[in-house]
Amino acid sequence: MLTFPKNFLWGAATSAHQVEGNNSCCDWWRWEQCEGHKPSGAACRHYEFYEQDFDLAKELGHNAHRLSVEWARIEQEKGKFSQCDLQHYIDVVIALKERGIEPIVTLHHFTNPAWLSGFGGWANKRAVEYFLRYAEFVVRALAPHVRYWVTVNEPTIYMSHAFLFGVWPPEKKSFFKAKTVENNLAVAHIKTYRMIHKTYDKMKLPAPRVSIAQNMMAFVPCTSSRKDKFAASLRDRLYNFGLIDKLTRAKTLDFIGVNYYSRQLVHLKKWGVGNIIWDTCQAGHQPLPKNSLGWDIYPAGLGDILLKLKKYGIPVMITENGICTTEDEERWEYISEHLKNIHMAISKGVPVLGYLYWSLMDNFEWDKGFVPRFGLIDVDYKTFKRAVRESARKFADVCRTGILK
Ligand code: IFM
Repeated sequence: MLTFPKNFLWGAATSAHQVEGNNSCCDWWRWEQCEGHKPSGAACRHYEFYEQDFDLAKELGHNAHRLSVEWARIEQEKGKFSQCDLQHYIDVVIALKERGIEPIVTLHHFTNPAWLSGFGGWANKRAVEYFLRYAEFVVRALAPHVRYWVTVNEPTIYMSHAFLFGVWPPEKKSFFKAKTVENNLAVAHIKTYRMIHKTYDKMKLPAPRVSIAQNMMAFVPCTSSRKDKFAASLRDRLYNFGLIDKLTRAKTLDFIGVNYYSRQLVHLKKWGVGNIIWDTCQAGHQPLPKNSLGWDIYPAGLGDILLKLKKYGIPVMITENGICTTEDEERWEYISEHLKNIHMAISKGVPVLGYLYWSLMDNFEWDKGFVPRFGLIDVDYKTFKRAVRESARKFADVCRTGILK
């Protein structure tokens, strides 16, 4: 029996574009209309059904929920801010509070207003100033109801998929652009962090807690060779901790948001810059169970990462962790094994604030469409009916009691 700390935050996460539906003014929506791409359409119609969805979250014992505000709704046209859409998000966070659920609000979760693309998106440093202006508009209105903020979701994933591998809009494949985007996102975080704190000060509100949600991966050497060990530790330092180091140096993380899913088995064909960065084991060594997207399931990796985060002396929040699967028993197995690792880290002195499962409900998994099923709640995309999964009920027992049996 494992007991978690009192006041632990238990819940799930979502993002606007993936659940709300008809998010037609953002760059992703435009991109989805191209041939061969998967459209998000009505998604889960969460924009309309958020109250029922939060009723379910409450029934499931959640006391926290992470959501994102959609920039493309708030500022459909450059410089024109929508009070009506802002009011929607005020209503959303109030709906959570009324149910005793702590809102954790993300300001940027992969999507941008379509108009930003005209400026080169995040590759243009003006994006920082536009983002800050939007963020301030939102923060001023939501501050009385919100304590936890995530400025940018998975900056490294966004930068690499959109500007390096070119598989997400705007499909750029440029190392230099990617580096610029990475830097612009870091600056955007730093400025937004300071703006949020200043706003709370001016409004005489209790201090907010602000972070990013950093995608972290377990990099495991495939063999005990110097090559594999060196590359695994370098990737760990650069991919997992590079940005965290930078933002902690700037004193702009009140907690560290961790999105953890999987492992990469590092195996170098030969010494070489490209090999050090990219090579993985192709021989099926150290096989592990996989989710339906083929990602290795490796709960111990989360424990290792949490232990490494201890040195920062900042609280940590698991802002995402989840599995896509059609076998719901695997979901509970996944959750409970990750919780065991979190508990181990807590027992070794890592201050973990909470655990947010990805995701509350099945949703639009970006370029993969609606096939991957990550939800605690099943969504029928024809009728939009929700059905609570057995794994959600098992997780609910932990959320209600703080005990993993
Ligand atoms: O669906 C995504 C989410 O938007 C960001 N983190 C990873 C999830 C699963 O791929």
